[in-house]
Amino acid sequence: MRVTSEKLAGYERDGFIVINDFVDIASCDRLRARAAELVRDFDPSGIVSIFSAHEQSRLSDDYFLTSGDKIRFFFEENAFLPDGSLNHRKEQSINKIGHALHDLDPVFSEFSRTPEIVQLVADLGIQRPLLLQGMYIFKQPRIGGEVTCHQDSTFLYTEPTDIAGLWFALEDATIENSCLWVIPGGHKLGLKSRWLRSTGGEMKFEVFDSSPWPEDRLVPLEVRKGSLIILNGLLPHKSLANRSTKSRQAYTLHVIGGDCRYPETNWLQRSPDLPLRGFS
Ligand SMILES: O=C(O)CCC(=O)C(=O)O
Repeated sequence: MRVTSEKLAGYERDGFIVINDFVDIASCDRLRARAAELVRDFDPSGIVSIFSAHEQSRLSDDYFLTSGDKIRFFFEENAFLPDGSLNHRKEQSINKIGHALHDLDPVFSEFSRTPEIVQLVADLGIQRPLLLQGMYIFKQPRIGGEVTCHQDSTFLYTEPTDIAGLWFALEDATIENSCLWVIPGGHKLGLKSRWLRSTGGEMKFEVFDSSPWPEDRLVPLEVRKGSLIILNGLLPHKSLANRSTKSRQAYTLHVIGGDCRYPETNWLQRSPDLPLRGFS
């Protein structure tokens, strides 16, 4: 499957592309089953203590900031009772798994390197692609948290900006179960901020433009299972909290151009043992 020139023109104009039925249903179900297996085998006891410990914020920040080359599990904010214990079953408490699923898990690695994805990324014009981040998002029923409006390049910054987020719907995504919302053309607003490690070691935002997002321009992208949404790294997007009884699972893969500068001040870093890889 090639991306049509019409769709590429839409990507340039709007900053996103929707391709229905990019993934067959069996492959969606294989990824869902694999994610369920990973969660089944995950022992949350140590991690729950990180989230409920006295130094909660520092420890959970470290757990996140060192996850760029690991498979780690992150909880929904509303998954905990005031005493720090889980309020729901483990399977219904995980917000996402990240951030090197695409390299460390054989099922996700194979999926992330299918010929269709290789072709798609070539069609997008990303040269010497590197697969930077692979993440599984559960958007749990009732407690799935809001993702506020942002640009992926704020967090995965490259010079020049050359990043695409591939968002695969593994279930139907509707307004009811909190589909993605995007600001068409918003990638032309420029990068509003960058999240980077300061010389003191802590993360902070460098703000280039503090004006609010024009959220009145947001449009919902309701898509069916198997659809792919491609997001330009500068496109503002968000998803609301999921208060419905249905989950809205998705797999996301972020691809960058291999010739870009990828600063050491970005949060997501790899150890020398697991350098970034492309499609081979
Ligand atoms: O899937 C979602 O709800 C939001 C994902 C997202 O915005 C992201 O990963 O950058």
